[in-house]
Amino acid sequence: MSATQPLDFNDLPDEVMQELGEVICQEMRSRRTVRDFSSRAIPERVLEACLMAAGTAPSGANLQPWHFAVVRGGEMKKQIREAAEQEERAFYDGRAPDEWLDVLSHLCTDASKPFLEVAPALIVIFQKSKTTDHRGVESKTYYPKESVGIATGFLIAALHRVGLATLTHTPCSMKFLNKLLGRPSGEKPFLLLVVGYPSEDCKVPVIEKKPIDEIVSFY
Ligand code: IYR
Repeated sequence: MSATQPLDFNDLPDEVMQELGEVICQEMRSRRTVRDFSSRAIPERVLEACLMAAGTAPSGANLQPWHFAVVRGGEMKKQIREAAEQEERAFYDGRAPDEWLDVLSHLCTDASKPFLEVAPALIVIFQKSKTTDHRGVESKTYYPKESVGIATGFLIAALHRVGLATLTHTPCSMKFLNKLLGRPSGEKPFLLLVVGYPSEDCKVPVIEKKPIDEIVSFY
């Protein structure tokens, strides 16, 4: 039997819940994926606090199958940019089917990824197939993709909440990240998150989010 403790639960009045729900919706709606970053530095410790928030995410058997590699050094960012652009050129010049390129076109993306060098931090999120639990016992992980997806969502929300811009970048094949960052083969790159401040004249595409009746059904 494992130890238990009383739940610390914040039981709020209905009106407060309603108000908070609307505030959170507005806050999350104001997050936009940014592709034009400034090189302005991020205050020390802010990234760490957001990463700790990500690390509180629920996970299969609480095995926390994630690793966050934070890249701030110019040389490593340059190497990541070069390798990512090589993958992206292959993607845009043939690997991507027309159907995919069609749905992407409104975002005006291409193989050039200067933000990988300009932005002050890149966070590479790895999904672990094995991990060591709190007793030091190695175990296979369960639902690692779901778990890492949730932790990444926590991280993106936290970074937005503290006033940082992010870009969820997924070079088509991210295997080069294991080699560059010296991560073991049991760790699979899940996402490359670019973090920083938008450039002063940053523009974003006009997009729509689906209304609630298109994304939810109540039974
Ligand atoms: N990885 C490429 C292509 C790309 C794919 C999707 I799906 C996007 O939402 C955006 C881009 C790139 O980063 O350009």
